[in-house]
Amino acid sequence: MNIVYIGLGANLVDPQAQLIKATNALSTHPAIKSLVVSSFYSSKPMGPQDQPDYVNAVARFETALEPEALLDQLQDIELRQGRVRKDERWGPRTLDLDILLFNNETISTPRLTVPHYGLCDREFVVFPLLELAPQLVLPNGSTLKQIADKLPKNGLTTLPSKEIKEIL
Ligand code: ROI
Repeated sequence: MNIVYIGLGANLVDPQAQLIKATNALSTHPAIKSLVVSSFYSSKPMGPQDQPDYVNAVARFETALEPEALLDQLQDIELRQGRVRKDERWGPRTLDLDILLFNNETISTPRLTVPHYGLCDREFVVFPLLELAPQLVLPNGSTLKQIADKLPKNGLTTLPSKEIKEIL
């Protein structure tokens, strides 16, 4: 089994509900086992500022799927939740599912870069990941804790789980 961490993000059409729906899609997927999801976080947009705040989380699971087959499955979930790929770089989205880590592997193909290129400088990835895996060591040998200690939170806040449960 492969151990995978993915990032979840949304800032359109009820972002918290999008993340809950995506979490349900992952937890019922036949190729995905032992799913654990971090708290949900509210984050300021990285990139253009004229877009709503994001809701972000990180999930860990086990799968026998190879990296690109997993990517296909994640993109399928994005599309089913109304994701429209626009030309605009770093624009708003209903759901983004990014493979952050795949075992301890470094992957570079036209479709996939793992670890995710933005992992270390995105507070909305590093802190939810730290919540799930406080002892994590990246493929390049740095510890997640070292990265988190140097990274500003930029307004990142944990959403109360009461608020999350209300939409379930
Ligand atoms: N900004 C935040 N805060 N969260 C995201 O998930 C996110 N995703 C993106 C860009 C547009 C880079 N900005 C983001 O793809």
